[in-house]
Amino acid sequence: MELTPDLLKTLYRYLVTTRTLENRVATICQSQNANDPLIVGKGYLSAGQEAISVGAAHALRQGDWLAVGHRDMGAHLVRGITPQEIFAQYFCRATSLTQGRDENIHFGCTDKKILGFISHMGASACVANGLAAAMKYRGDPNFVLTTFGDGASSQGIVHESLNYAAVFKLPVVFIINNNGYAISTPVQEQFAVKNLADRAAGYGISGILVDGNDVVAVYQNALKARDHVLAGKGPVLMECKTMRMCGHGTHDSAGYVPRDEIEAWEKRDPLLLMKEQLVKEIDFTEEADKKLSLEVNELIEAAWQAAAKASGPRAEDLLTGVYTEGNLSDVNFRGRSRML
Ligand SMILES: Cc1ncc(C[n+]2csc(CCOP(=O)(O)OP(=O)(O)O)c2C)c(N)n1
Repeated sequence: MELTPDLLKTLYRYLVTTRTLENRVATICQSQNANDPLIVGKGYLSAGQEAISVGAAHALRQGDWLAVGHRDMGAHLVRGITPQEIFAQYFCRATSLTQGRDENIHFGCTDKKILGFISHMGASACVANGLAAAMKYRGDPNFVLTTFGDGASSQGIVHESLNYAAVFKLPVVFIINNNGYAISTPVQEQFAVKNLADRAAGYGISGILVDGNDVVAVYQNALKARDHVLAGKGPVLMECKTMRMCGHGTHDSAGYVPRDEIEAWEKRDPLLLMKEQLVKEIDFTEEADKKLSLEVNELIEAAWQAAAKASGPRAEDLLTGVYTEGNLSDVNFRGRSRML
């Protein structure tokens, strides 16, 4: 896919939108009234690693599926979830993707082919396999992209999923966003391999190591991985190295991360790298950047304020959209009709 100026600018716009939206989530969490909070839970942000979800989601085509992790805000935006829907989700509003039943990143959207987030780290890899097996069985020309962190990559279910996908040559691209820490545990205390992508050899599949702060590199490698899995050559394990430039959640100040480590990564901020590339390669100026920031800021401000005005879920709607529409007494449980 040609890297046109429009494509480069679009990728940058998604990076800026993701950062601005999540910064707003953070400031709401920090400044809200504890007795009447707008955001009931916490925020799990992707500061510093936005290039992974933005770049990878850009490689998806219409019928492809996304099995998300908890730092994939960029992918949601690329797939067309609106900032207002995201804020409604954070605020548990009836207008949210879960109609107010859940909060923060705990949602999916089948219309947009996004599998619901699974809180048990690594479990989405296994469900991604199920989706991919169905696609392969039906002969669909599509694949599943699933992402998880370095910590999740140590889960047994992830190893089993990679092995299973390898044996049955399932069309899945597994992306590890290696952001240096699993909550407060640094990578050197998590695994002994140099690169997590090296594990691919053990499963007999292709492994790719990518600079996770370079959105164009992520995008191009995800496209390559897509072609590979759709050619029936088996799954791909792609490791994107990056750094989580915030705490695990908005409740965590990340005091356990050495200052010099943060400073080194700040120089490689994905937004900064992409902006430098735009200035160098196409007609993009400081002025254009300021205009973009203003536009995105306005969009995000309008989105959270509109979401905040919406009402919460109603008790009488509790059973709608759960399991099945219609009269639950008609549902046949293992051959027997049961009244609930
Ligand atoms: C099976 C399981 N174990 C533990 C947890 C608690 N937990 C939530 S996030 C997290 C850290 C995940 O680290 P990583 O996979 O590296 O992702 P990151 O948060 O760095 O993006 C843990 C241990 C969980 N949700 N599921």
